[in-house]
Amino acid sequence: MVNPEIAAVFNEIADLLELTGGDPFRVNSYRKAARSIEDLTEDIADVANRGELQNIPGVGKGTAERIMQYLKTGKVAVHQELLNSIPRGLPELLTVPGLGPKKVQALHRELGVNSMADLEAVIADGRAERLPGFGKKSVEKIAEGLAFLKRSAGRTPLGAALPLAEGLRDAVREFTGVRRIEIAGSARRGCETVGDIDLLCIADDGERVVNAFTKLPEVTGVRAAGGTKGSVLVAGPVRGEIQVDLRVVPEESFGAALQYFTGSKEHNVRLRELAVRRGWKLNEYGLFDGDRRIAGREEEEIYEKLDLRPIPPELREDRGEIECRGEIPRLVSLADIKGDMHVHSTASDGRSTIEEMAEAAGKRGYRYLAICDHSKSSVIANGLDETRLLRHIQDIRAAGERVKGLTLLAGIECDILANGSLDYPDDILAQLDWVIASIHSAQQQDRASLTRRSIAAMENPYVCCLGHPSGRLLGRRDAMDLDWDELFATAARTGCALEISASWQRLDLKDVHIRQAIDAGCRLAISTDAHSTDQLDQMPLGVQTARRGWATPEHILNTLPVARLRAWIAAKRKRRM
Ligand code: DGT
Ligand code: CA
Ligand code: CA
Ligand code: ZN
Repeated sequence: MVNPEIAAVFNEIADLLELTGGDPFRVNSYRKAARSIEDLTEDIADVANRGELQNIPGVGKGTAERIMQYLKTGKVAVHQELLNSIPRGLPELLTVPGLGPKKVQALHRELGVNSMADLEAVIADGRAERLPGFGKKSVEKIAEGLAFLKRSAGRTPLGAALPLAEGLRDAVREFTGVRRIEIAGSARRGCETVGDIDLLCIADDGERVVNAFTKLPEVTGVRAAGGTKGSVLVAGPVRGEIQVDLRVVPEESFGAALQYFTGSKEHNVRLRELAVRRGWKLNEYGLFDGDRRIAGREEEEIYEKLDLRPIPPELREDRGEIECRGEIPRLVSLADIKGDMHVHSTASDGRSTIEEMAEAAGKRGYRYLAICDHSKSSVIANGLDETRLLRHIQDIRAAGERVKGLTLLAGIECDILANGSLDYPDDILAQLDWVIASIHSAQQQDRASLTRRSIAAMENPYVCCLGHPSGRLLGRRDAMDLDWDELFATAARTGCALEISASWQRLDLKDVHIRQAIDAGCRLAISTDAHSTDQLDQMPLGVQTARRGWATPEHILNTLPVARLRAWIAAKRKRRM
């Protein structure tokens, strides 16, 4: 489907127009068209073939022509013209958090800033600060944004890297002579971002396999190609390129290589120490006593020989998994999850109806599903005012009657306002089965204010879960500045659950915070925040993140059967705080 590509082009046209000080009305109309194209459920080429482009909301005659241009030539003329009229490095500046089109324009016009390097220079020598409309505070924010970009540079969010890794794995599996293939590295450990993708396979003729690997259609560049290893670049799922390493090993070393290349480096160092202490040697070829290989074919053999139970890849970070030997708890797995506690519907900004979501949840084996649309202050997300919410609750209940085998919970994702109050009064919240409270505004407040807001929400008896508690967006926005100890203590005291958002852009709470929360006695709920049926499939990302935080089924609320879940909610509501 070309829909996402066309939407991206239109969004970039809007950015470029804004950069050049273009008419806000035009800017807006491009953004609107981009949004409706993203929301289309069918291929826009089919719509074009029927001559119905102008039936798409926000698409007029001119926009329809530009869509046709793209479909015929892969380009849009105005887009190309804009790109040609603007210095090459400028659009990139828009990706710096804290820097909008107006500021970029001023930096360019007044100080001749044309690139990231120019921007750094004018921040460093103090010229940016003296520009009208800038000032110390806003320049500090831009500098932080730049530092953030540098930190996250070159890493791809797990949820974007995994489909790519799986596609390449499946392609290599079909090559002649490949007998087994696995994903290794940080992707196997479920790290929130992935630097490069590591693949490992068994084959006799390594050179032939590596050669075929470098010729895959996805490959945009070849870094190395030999008899045992190939290293290529493929187009990144978000932007830029991502490196993919393929290693070919013989059968008797596969387990050792899988262990070694899964890592982490820190975990491997500890394992090697255990081997050395026994007078052995451990490397990617096997575990050796002198010249004799005593393990290597299967990964588990290595751990067993070192007197360890097999350690799940998610725990291999040298965070206590070696010390606790056989005592690793049974971590939560996808099969334990009985329902999704946070999904949207067309009532606010979702793309699927309540019933479509319910049906899709049923297909995934769930027993319950909480529909949690946006509350009234989330205006851009079409949040529900009280009147619409009350009708929406009835709609959810009516849909619940119709769907079989699945309990629908009437929920809400209620905004926590800047002053810490909630978006609805208690008598409205009381009519819902499940209330998530989330911060979507004023995320720049200081630590004390943000912490106070989160705590106030959890103290409301009707609030059962704090949504995406840190507010971070992977590679795009840092976490809010919160007092985590106090937040976890409050969650434990009030019995309010904390969300583990499985959304690929969030993974929030993150692994180390999940572990802290568990230690503090908190309950967690893994939810996808799905805005369409296919996004329900993000659940494994949340489960993997929970596993990295050492979560067992007992720590996760939505492993409970529905009756016990309801009892848990009732208890939270009655709790005295
Ligand atoms: P990434 O790619 O930055 O997301 O992280 P990883 O963990 O995938 O790291 P990568 O691709 O550099 O290497 C894959 C694994 O290979 C790594 O987790 C552990 C192992 N490895 C790589 N270099 C070394 C090393 O110098 N010493 C040890 N012990 N292991 C290494
Ligand atoms: Ca890697
Ligand atoms: Ca690598
Ligand atoms: Zn949300």
